[in-house]
Order: sequence, then structure tokens, then C-alpha cells
Amino acid sequence: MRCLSIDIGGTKIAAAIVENGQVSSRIQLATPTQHVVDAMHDTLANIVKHYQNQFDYIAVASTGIINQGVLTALNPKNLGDLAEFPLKASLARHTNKPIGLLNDVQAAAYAEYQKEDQKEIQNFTFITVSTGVGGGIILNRQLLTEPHGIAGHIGHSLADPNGPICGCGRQGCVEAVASGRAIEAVSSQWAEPCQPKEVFERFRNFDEKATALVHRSAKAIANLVADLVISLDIQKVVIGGSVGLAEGYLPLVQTYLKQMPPVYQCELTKALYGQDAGLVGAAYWVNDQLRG
Ligand code: ADP
Ligand code: BMX
Ligand code: ZN
Repeated sequence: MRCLSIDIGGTKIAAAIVENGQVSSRIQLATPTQHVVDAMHDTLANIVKHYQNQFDYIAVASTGIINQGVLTALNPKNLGDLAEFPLKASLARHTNKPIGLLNDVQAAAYAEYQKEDQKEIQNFTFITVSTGVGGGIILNRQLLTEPHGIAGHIGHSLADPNGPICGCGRQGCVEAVASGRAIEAVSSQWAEPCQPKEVFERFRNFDEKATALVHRSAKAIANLVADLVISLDIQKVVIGGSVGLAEGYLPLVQTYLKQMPPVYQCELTKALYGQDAGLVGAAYWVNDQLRG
């Protein structure tokens, strides 16, 4: 079964044909930031047209809470203030093939969990540190998506009760402290402003302010991992997203985690599928749903 897989993030939209976990004909676009409703309908229409006659079903991994085919943003600021969008209905205008949808990080978790020894690892989490901070949780070998698609939104657990107000409305969420957007909120105010990518370059060149900002993010993620271990007996965490995959980031999270008592520790590695985890996971998950 050939899948047209579409991964919608706060910064970029990727699409590809995925078959047996193999990604081909991949394209990548910037996520619309203006006239977002119309732009999102147009973007999806163009993607389906681009791959017409090349797929048997569509799988979508999207940022936001995905419930009954509708995207509801927990943090609309990550999506150009797009609060709600009828993803499935928008795609269904352009194809008669089956369409399945789930949250982007739930999809990534599903892909990476296929690579694990599932006898050994029964509780597993994927954390993405990207535009936002998201999670996909596998408990007792099952990906949590029911009943409303909310499970895994761990970027909105608490990092700092006195921290910045998050785009979801709560104060001090992990996302408001650790995400790419949180890093950018600080680095854009510097005398020599820069994007997160350059923050990481400065961090690797031992710049003091950049180092403090990257450490703040990594420490919040290490605490999130510890919270997952102690709440759910998570045995392994895999990290992805452009911030999560940035050189030097994962070792820092590991260093902060190692400073905690042994009961909070777990194995922590980088996504093996890298930036394609969402695309691959959505294709697998929807295929499994269609087969029942
Ligand atoms: P999405 O959130 O759309 O899935 P990404 O995983 O690429 O997309 O995450 C986007 C965030 O990562 C943005 O905040 C961006 O500034 C930041 N970013 C992009 N490239 C890098 C990089 N090389 N190093 C660190 N941060 C990056
Ligand atoms: C936000 C939330 C999650 C998402 C996570 C990572 C929105 C729009 N998104 O916490 O659903 O999984 O960001 O998403 O509320 P990304 O866009 O950074 O990949
Ligand atoms: Zn929040």
C-alpha cells in the first residue's frame, strides 16, 4: 500500500510517498503564516494534486489536537493564530481514497517504537523540541490517541510557575521555556538578534548568552523526561524536532538527567528516522487502522 504522508508542523509542511517505511518523492514547504485558513486549504489541495495517482491512502501527522479529523490548536500562536481547521474534510474534496489523521508527535512515536525491542520496552515516549514541544506516549505497547487525541501534550506540563505565559494560556509550560519559539522569543531581543539555528551555532562557540538559553531549554526537557519516568514508568525516550536534533543538544539533556537520582533515569536517544519520523509513523499508523 502506497501512502501519501503529510506532516504539518508549526514551521514546515513535509509530504512524501511512504511504502513499507521507505520515504520517496519528499517535498517540503513553509507552513502558511498569513491568511492561514485559505492558505492551508490551498496547500493541501496542491499536495494532493502533486501526488495524484501515486497513492492508495493518505495519512496526516499534524501539530495540534487531532480529533475526528479536525485540528484544534492548543497553542494557536504556533500556527499563525489558526485555532481550528477541518483537515480531513479539506483533503476529502480532492480524493476518494481513505484518509487517516493523528497528532504529529504521536505519529513520530509510533514510527520510532517500531524500531524498538517491544518485548523489552513496553512504555515509551517520543519528545519533539521544534516550533513547540510535543509528545507521543506508548503505554503497555499501545499508542495513546483516545478518546480525544489529547494524550502526549506534555509540552504543556509545568516547567516554571513563574515562567513566560504560553500560547495555550497557561503560565510556565515546558513549551514556553524550551521550544524553538521560546528560544527565538529571547534571542530576537538580543543586541545582535538571531534565529534558533544561530543560537545553537553561538552555543557551540561558547557564547555565554546562547549557552544559558540552550541550557534552559535542555534542563526543562530533562525534567520533563524525569516526570514521565516517575509518572508512567517510561523506559525509553526518543528525541526529535530541529531543536531536539541540533548538534550538542541531546548530550546536554542527558547531562541534566544524570544529575537526578537513579529512579528518574531512562534511556534517551535521538530519532532514528530523524525529520521523517512523523511521515513514516503516520503511514504505519493509518495503515494499521485501515486493516483494523
Ligand atoms: P516543525 O515545528 O514545523 O515540525 P522543526 O522541527 O524544523 O519544524 O522545528 C522548527 C523550530 O526549530 C523553529 O523554531 C526553528 O527556528 C528551529 N530550528 C530550525 N533549524 C534549527 C537548527 N539547525 N538548530 C536549532 N534550531 C533550529
Ligand atoms: C504544540 C501543539 C502540539 C504539537 C507540538 C509540537 C499546537 C498547534 N501544537 O504543543 O499539538 O504536537 O506543539 O508541534 O497546539 P510542532 O509544530 O512543533 O511540530
Ligand atoms: Zn502551554
